[in-house]
Amino acid sequence: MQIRSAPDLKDCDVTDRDVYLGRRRFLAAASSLLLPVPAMAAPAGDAPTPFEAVSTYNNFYEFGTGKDDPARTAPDRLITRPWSVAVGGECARPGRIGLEDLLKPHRPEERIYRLRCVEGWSMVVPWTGVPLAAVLPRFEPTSRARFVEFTTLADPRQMPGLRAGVLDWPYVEGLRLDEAMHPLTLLATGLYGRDLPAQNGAPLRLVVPWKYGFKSIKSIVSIRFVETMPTSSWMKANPREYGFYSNVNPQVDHPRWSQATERRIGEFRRRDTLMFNGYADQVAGLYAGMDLKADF
Ligand SMILES: Nc1nc2c(c(=O)[nH]1)N[C@H]1C(S)=C(S)[C@@H](COP(=O)(O)O)O[C@H]1N2
Ligand SMILES: [Mo]
Repeated sequence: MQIRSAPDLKDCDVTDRDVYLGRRRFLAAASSLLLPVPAMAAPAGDAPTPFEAVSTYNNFYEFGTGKDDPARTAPDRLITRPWSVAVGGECARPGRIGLEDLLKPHRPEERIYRLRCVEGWSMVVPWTGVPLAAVLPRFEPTSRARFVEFTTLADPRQMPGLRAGVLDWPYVEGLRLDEAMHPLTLLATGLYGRDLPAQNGAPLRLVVPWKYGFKSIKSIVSIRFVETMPTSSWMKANPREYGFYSNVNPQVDHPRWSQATERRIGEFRRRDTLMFNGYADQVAGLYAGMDLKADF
């Protein structure tokens, strides 16, 4: 799938030197790898955030709550091979599937997406992965399946952050089935043309670019088709602050801060946050008739 260049991506945006150099490095690396160049070239004006920043400024609370904790601890601790995912719930073909078998039938795709954290910062990340919409039908969800629930590994021997009670582990997230089947929803296995760094959720994580970053759950070990709306870890921790949908929406503030603007990592001035993170033309239809202030 081609990423359409959205009207919000302005060529006049100033690209700072690090970002520019990061992009040059990316293009150089990509030309020697599998990445299809046309998809990369599409979002002119939104330069990819340098690999160095994408892989050292992280939220992965299982490895600590400091932005640099995951990069410092996850690579040495997280065991990503062998890896398997338990698929279950409302489907005709449940079972545990090895990562290789999960990915084998699919051609990896390159997607450059904006990532907007609920905390008010953002990045542009060149992911590699497979559309979740290609993977899910293989398990033959039943007509009762209306949501998909995802769970992250929770192993205290590998994840020092589990000792802290920040969240009720394991980390759980969920999507409505139609959101999960949307062509933008990606099961990512890599970024910048390499395997996913541990700190970014190796070996398999979700990327839902029109939702706040916390919906993009990392290091997935379980996928379940369910009839009722899953309770995500963040909803459980603070239902007043975190809803199930968590679509990026500059008009719905977090109870403790505005969501109208964001700081793009590598930039100095804040920029306006876009409705559905700039993907409104592609995803707004999923929420037709919903009150986005009530169902946030
Ligand atoms: N399992 C798990 N997944 C997670 C998180 C986490 O703490 N644990 N943090 C989320 C948040 S808040 C964000 S913004 C993104 C960050 O992804 P990145 O570190 O690859 O940029 O991962 C999301 N996925
Ligand atoms: Mo986030």
